[in-house]
Amino acid sequence: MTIQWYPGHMAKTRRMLAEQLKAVDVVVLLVDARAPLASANPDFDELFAQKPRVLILNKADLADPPVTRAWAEHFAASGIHALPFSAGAQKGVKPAIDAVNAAAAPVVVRAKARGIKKVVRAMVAGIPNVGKSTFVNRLKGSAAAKAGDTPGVTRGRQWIRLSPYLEFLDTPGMLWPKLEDQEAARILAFLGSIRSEVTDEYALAKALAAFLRRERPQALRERLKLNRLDEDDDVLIENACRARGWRQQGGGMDLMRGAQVLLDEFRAGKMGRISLQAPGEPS
Ligand SMILES: Nc1nc2c(ncn2[C@@H]2O[C@H](COP(=O)(O)OP(=O)(O)O)[C@@H](O)[C@H]2O)c(=O)[nH]1
Ligand SMILES: [Mg+2]
Repeated sequence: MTIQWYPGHMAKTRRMLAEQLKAVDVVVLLVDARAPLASANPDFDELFAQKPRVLILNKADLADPPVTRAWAEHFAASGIHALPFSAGAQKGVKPAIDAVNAAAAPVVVRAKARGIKKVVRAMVAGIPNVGKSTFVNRLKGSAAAKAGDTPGVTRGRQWIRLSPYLEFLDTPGMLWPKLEDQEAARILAFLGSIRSEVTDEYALAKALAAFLRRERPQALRERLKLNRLDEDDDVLIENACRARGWRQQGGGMDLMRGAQVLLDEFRAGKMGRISLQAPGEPS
C-alpha cells in the first residue's frame, strides 16, 4: 500500500500562509499528541523560521499520558515549549493563552517603547484535521471558527478576536507536497489526517489491526468481540464482522464496514489512549 495525494491546493495554501505571515506575530503550531513528529509538516520549519512559535500537542485526551509527558520533556530539552492540550476539553485555555503572550512579549515590549499598545496576532497552523478550528473555538469560548470532523472544512481564512489585544487566525490545514516517508504517511492515515479517498481503507485497517495486536491486544479483543487474536489480519476483520453482525446483503461478511469501524473506533479513542510515536523512535 502506497499513500499519496494530490498536492495542488496544498501549494496554494502554502502561498496563502506565507502571505498572511507578514501580519502575524506568533505562530501557534498544532500537532497531534499521538504522533507529534509525523503530524508536523517538515515544510513548517522553513515557512515559520522567522516567527516565535508555540507548539501545541493537541488531542492529548486521545494519547497515552506518559508518552505525552515524555514528548513535552523531549521538546523542552531542545528549547521548545510544547503544551499538551485537549481542544475538546474545558481545561488548559489559560496556559495556552499565556504561552502565546509569552512568545509575543518581545514584540509587545518593542512596540510599547514606541508608545504603541500592540495587538498580538497569532496564526494557528497545522495539518488537516489536527484540531485548529476547535482550538480557536475553545480559546474564544464560542463557535467562532467552523470545525468539522473531515479534513478540509476550513477553506478560507478568518481572524478571531479573543480580546482587544489578541487575535487568532484560523487557517486551512497544510500537508506537504510529496510524502516520501511512508511510515509517517501511514501514521497520518491511521489518525485520519489524510482524506480517505487517497488511502486504501481496507489495507489501512489491516495495518492498524497488526499494530493494535502488538500494542493493545486486550482492547482490540474487547472492542471487536474477538475470542482469539492468533489468526491473520484478514481473518481478524472477518471475525469482527461476524461477532458484531456486519453482513452484506446475501450473507457474506461486510469486510469494508469492519475495516471502517476499526479505523473509526481507533480514531475516536475507543481502543484507549494510544500514542503512535514516542520520543527516540524512528520517523
Ligand atoms: N478528542 C479530541 N478531538 C478533537 C480535539 N481537537 C479537535 N478534535 C476533533 O478533531 C476533528 C477536527 O477538528 P477541526 O478543529 O475541524 O480540525 P482542523 O481541520 O485542524 O481545523 C473534529 O472532529 C474535532 O472535534 C481534541 O483535543 N481531542
Ligand atoms: Mg479547520
